[in-house]
Amino acid sequence: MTDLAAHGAAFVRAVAGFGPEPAILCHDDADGLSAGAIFGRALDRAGLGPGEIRIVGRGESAWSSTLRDELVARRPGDLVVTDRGVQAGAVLPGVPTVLVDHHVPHSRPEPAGAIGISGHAEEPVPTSSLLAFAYAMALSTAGSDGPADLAWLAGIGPVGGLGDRGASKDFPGLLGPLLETHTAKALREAVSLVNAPRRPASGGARPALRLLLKATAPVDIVEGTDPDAARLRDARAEVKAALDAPRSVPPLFAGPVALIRCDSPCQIHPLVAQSWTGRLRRQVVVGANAGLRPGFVHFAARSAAVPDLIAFLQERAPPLGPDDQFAQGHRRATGGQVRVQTWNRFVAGLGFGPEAQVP
Ligand SMILES: [Mn+2]
Repeated sequence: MTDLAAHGAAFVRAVAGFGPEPAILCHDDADGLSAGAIFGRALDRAGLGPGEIRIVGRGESAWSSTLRDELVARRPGDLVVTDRGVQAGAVLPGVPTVLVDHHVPHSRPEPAGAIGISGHAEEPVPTSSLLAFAYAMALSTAGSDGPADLAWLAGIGPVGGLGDRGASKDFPGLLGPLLETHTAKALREAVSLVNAPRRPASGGARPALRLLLKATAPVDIVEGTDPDAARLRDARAEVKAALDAPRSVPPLFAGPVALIRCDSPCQIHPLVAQSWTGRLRRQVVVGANAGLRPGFVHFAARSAAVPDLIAFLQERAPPLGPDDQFAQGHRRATGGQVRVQTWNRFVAGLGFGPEAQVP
């Protein structure tokens, strides 16, 4: 059972001692960006912001020393980190931090040095955007402006993760009215555009976040005429073109795993994996991209048949190095970013031949 009101109240308690302008760290996908935008707009209404919103994107971790050094220089008084997972250890030592997330956590029960608000154990699992919206709702009962104008932002996360049908099934109370007001097509289009700019090589989700912070409806993103909206459309066209090559390559098979390899500067491996699950219903489909980051293979696993892909991968994990991220995310949508040597050991262990290896 998903209890959004309890999460909203927990967040209100967590930020009760916060000073003005906490920094917000958010993931660069549709859910993370919409959560970041809701937190930015809601904290503003609560008289606490807006602080800086730092998008934590491709190949970055909220717990990396690089990001910590960057944050130390900016000296935020407090931190809200959303949609970037839950790990042990402080994001920024000495700085009060709330982690709002729905991924399967890497540390249990509570991360030291932070307050964790997570929906990962609930059914249906609330997205980060829904958890952020729960905070906006909790504020409104305390007498601030109502958050009805932010509800469409809350819908971006579930539509991004589950599609409009899945989202409606899991969260009918929110999605029902939203789809009547804005149409499923407008929400789907907005999600697809918001997800686009992080994928190209020269990408970065900043234009998408700027739009989410000022837009009043999905149509502002879909039919927007300003440079940011144009950038989203250009990025989506570039991604579409990059998907042509892996579409024409036959998958490799080993046991229960089907593998589609690509070498693209665009972050397309999740789309590649997802697109094959319709045809490969029994397999775990892995889309792997060796063209994103020198020395690394980024991969995504999706499956219509296996409900817990994190467990599936962990049972088949190769020895991991400190730079390897493996089997993070959601049970139904996971993957990793591993060094080439780790990748080659992983696919050899799965039973793939030399054609799966990355030189
Ligand atoms: Mn995310």
